[in-house]
Amino acid sequence: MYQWKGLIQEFKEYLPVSNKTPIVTLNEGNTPLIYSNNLSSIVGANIYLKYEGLNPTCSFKDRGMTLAISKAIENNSKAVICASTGNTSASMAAYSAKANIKSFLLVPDGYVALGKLSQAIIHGSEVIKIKGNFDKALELVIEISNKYPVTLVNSINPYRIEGQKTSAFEICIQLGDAPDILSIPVGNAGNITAYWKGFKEYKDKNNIDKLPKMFGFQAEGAAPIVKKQKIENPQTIATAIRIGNPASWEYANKALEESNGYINIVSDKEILEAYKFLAKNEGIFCEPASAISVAGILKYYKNFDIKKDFNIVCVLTGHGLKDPDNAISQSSQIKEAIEPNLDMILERIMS
Ligand code: AN7
Repeated sequence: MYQWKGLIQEFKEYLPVSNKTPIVTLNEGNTPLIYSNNLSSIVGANIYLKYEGLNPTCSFKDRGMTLAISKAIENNSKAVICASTGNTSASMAAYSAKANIKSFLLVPDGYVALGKLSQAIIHGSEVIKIKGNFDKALELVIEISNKYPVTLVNSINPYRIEGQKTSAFEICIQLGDAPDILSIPVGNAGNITAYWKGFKEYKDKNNIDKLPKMFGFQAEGAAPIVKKQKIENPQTIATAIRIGNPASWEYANKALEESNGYINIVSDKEILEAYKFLAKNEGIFCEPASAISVAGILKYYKNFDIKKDFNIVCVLTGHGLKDPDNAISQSSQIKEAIEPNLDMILERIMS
């Protein structure tokens, strides 16, 4: 019998683990790569969606967290801390619960999607809301982890990047090759850094001669890398990527430069259009921040010489159920309840 036992077990020859590393896993990874008929015919190439919302806590963060928490335990850490726009905290909370260690989290008050906050709370993380944004929260947890015996599990922790790079391996295995373009949302820029590292390492160890061009997209009101300056007060409906001073800024620039890639902005309106398009036409419910990888391709593909046989992979980083408020506010109003009367129901159906 074969069972997927999580990405550390599957990819351990690529990861900084030994036989002594206690593996803390929720069997993350092994997410599907879904072909999109509609997007492929619009763009005129093969478009695939890497649906990272199907990880155990419903975002890509679980890839980095399984390794960060396993290494924290190996190093006798008793507590972990992070700043988060939501998904990192949900993942930290779940993996700390599994490892039976304490976890603390700083979040920007009022800007964390409901599903993410509920995950952090139910898994028993100590949630500290601050009257400030993610960038401020990150500064504070860096300071705290430097002064006190608590392990930082934001993506500055190198094990996070190591775990997250495994998604690039899976894409190469699923396609039988590296894609031509990898499109990805950019917030704190850890994930674009991780994928680029992953593609390069996979190419070196396997018979692959291609590397993808890395395409990153930022929300218009939170686009420090595109605008080449810190954003003091970042704003976007995609709260996951409401970040004005990304920790992995330099690495993102390196990935863009080395891969001959591309980065640009997408408006909130365009993000929401792609979000609804995926839900209505592809049966895929992702969160708004994730939809930017599709929105960016739809907005800019005409600027590139896209060939029919190109494989383009858009990373859908988190599940739509994370953010039910946005889904409901985007839909036409649900009408008042009516009596359970056949005629009245038929009238509603026919109207
Ligand atoms: C769904 O959880 O920063 O560029 O604190 O939740 O690696 O930061 C989340 C980021 C994309 C951006 N999509 O990835 C956090 C956090 C979703 C996300 C990103 C995030 P990075």
